[in-house]
Amino acid sequence: MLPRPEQPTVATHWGTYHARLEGDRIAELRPIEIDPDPSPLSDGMIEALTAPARILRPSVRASFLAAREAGRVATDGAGRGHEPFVELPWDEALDLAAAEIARIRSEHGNQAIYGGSYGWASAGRFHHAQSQIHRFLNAAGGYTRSVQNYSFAAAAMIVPHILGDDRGLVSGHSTWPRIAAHTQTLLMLGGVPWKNAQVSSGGIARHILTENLAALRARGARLISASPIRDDAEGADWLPIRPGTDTALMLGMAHVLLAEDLADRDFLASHTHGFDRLEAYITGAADSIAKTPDWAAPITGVPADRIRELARLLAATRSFIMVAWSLQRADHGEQPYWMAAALASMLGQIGLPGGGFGYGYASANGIGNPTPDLSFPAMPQLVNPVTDYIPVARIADALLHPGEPYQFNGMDRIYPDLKMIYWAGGNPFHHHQDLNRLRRAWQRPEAVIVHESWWNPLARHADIVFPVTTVLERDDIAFSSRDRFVTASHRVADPAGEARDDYAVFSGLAQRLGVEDEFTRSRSTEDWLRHLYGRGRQRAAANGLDLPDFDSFWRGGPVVLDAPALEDQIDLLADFRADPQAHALSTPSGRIELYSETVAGFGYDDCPGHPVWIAPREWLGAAGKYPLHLMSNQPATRLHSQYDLVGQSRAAKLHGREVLRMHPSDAEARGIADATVVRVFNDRGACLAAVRLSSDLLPGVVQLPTGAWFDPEEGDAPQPLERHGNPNVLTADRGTSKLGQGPSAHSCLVEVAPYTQPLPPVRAFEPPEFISRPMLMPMKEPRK
Ligand SMILES: Nc1nc2c(c(=O)[nH]1)N[C@H]1C(S)=C(S)[C@@H](COP(=O)(O)OP(=O)(O)OC[C@H]3O[C@@H](n4cnc5c(=O)[nH]c(N)nc54)[C@H](O)[C@@H]3O)O[C@H]1N2
Ligand SMILES: Nc1nc2c(c(=O)[nH]1)N[C@H]1C(S)=C(S)[C@@H](COP(=O)(O)OP(=O)(O)OC[C@H]3O[C@@H](n4cnc5c(=O)[nH]c(N)nc54)[C@H](O)[C@@H]3O)O[C@H]1N2
Ligand SMILES: [Mo]
Repeated sequence: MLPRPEQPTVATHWGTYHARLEGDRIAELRPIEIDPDPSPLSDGMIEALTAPARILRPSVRASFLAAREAGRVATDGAGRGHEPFVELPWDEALDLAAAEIARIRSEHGNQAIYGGSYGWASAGRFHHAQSQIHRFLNAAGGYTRSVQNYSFAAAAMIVPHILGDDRGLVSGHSTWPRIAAHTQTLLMLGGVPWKNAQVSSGGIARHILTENLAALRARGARLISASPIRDDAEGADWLPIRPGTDTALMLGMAHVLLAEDLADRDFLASHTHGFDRLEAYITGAADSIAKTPDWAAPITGVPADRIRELARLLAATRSFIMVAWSLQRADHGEQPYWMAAALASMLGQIGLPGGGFGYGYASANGIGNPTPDLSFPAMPQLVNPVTDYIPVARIADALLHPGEPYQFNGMDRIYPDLKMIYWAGGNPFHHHQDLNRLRRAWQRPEAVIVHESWWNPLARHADIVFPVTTVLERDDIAFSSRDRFVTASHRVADPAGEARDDYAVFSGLAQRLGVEDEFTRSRSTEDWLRHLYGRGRQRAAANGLDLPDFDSFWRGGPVVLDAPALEDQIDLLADFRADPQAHALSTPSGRIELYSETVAGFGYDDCPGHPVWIAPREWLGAAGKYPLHLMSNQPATRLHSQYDLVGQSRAAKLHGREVLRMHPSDAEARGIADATVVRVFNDRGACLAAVRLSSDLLPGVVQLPTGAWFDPEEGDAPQPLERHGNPNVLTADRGTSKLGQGPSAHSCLVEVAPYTQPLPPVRAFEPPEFISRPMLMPMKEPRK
């Protein structure tokens, strides 16, 4: 084991902290000094180490164990999430899991194992759960993987059709300091919520949003936030807009640019492709509907005059359009992304300092952060012999419809027949939509294996659960390409119960499956850390960056690298602007595609060849039985479902339930008082939540953030009442379009009513029931 230094450091997705120990016990996590705007999300991490919901020993679902011990392979999948567990010694649990993997492989082939295992896990390059599980499953013969993510799946598919690659979405953004120095008008679709910029996958040394907004304000820049929620951008002018209607807003602005001859015709001619097609749509020449501000006003709820003023302002000043990732996590989420690129093209400022557009600026800390040129290795994943995959958010479709066809970005594809699910480092019972449907789909596979640290809803819905260490209980190295630091993350607590590292669990299975050497390369954790650091240090040296040797690195604090000078930082597509031939884009035309023959060629009615307004399937313009638009946005008090059981997250609850924000006028119309518990419902499900009245919301919009641990009432009801306030029992499980197939959580209508019955207790943070082995029931016939 590596030595623990005098002043240990811990790296998380929400920041880097000094750990203070009292004797051998971790007592406090204190943000590192160089972080100007640290996040309090570390509160509770210490308490969570020993919380009652901590998983202490390997555990197996009772009827699953009974069946396997009786030599039967049938599985009562309906028992998942309902049955008690039996705790087993490590060796027996590993034997059982290895035998199950071997059986599935030989009976159905490796493609029957779903190892997509999406999720954020913890910061750290080595104990990176995704790298670990994929390396293990690859060593064991492969698995069906997932592509894309829940964050920006629709964008990841459409942006390359527009720009040729994912510049402006994943990397290559105009940097924040260049925007802060040059932008005069900043239009933020979806705001720039501080709550979201608290986190960044992989870790953070410095939180940069606040300082950049302050610099913009100090220069007198105009900040305008178009959003259904005022506090998405503190201190900006609020342009309240109905959710899911930004494409109509931008079309209305585009019409003004054309009607008042404000569009940059030269830029459109030299740098874009197919504007004539889009123009005919905007003017109405193509479909007899002119997309005027008067057309857009009733759709968006934004007065026509404000749309006109906004278009003129963006044309008259150095202007920048920021688009939050939230806009595309919605029905037809491809469209606002395409239309923003089109509007910015019409404004003609793309590639100029402080001009143009970009996606996701506050959707994570570090988007637009000027960073040195360095990427740091994670554990290599080996090669997957199985080529099949699913779009990540189509998991329930795949489980419910094996062998059935679906469309994806121009491809005819078939859903695989998945017999085993193996998950480590994510929580589908947090992240997926329509959880009642997911629960039905989740009954299908023959086996579900999960690595978790807490008895969260994922662990409860597993057959075999392996308890794993948390970031505080293991040594690691953290680095993020969105920041400029490398740090050790030191082990500051002993593992709770019998918890092991993911690496140790996979090593144990690899040994049983005869692939130990492929998986471990005979390296201990320390060997791997030295190896990965050594390779990272070599890469750094090749880019002229000097990192200390491993032992000094391990003893010292975070290594902070220099930022490039302001004049060396990027403006998105500046090179292309300067010379569109020499720096042609990778699109078919080499230009920004405002009409795409490729996309048009797919023949999709839900994503035609240029950006269009298509009314979402659920929105305020077509609200009937369910008249309120539910914003299940990211929570301010936690990262997704992580650490919901402690700290700030727990403290912010009311009556032990998640808080739903509602406009006073909507509450009054329903006889709902502040701080009371309500039932939120639609045809997909129902949950309880505690109401807070707030005039920071557009009337008609209610806000219930994600992340309250799914807590369905006991029993077999297809739509049990969820007691804790998890909005994903309400959201729709629909692809954004046949092109993107991304999750569309933000298109969701609900109704809210006072809850007058006795309040059921919230049981989300209790461990499940355990029984001992001799009490194992003889298995019933599998339920149909
Ligand atoms: N309604 C609605 N739903 C949404 C969204 C929305 O806007 N609205 N947003 C979506 C988005 S953008 C995302 S990214 C997803 C997020 O969904 P997830 O990333 O799946 O959510 P997390 O709660 O971060 O899940 C991480 C899990 O990994 C566990 N974990 C942490 N570290 C480790 C480790 O080292 N090893 C192992 N084995 N486990 C570990 C944690 O305990 C936790 O249970 O949610 C999506 N869902
Ligand atoms: N504290 C915290 N921060 C997080 C996360 C977390 O769980 N907790 N998760 C992280 C992850 S994985 C991701 S992907 C990012 C997600 O980043 P985003 O996708 O940007 O986050 P959201 O909170 O879903 O949405 C941001 C705001 O957009 C507004 N909005 C929603 N729909 C619309 C619309 O149709 N039009 C307009 N104009 N505005 C709209 C909502 O009011 C919302 O508050 O956040 C990251 N940051
Ligand atoms: Mo995300």
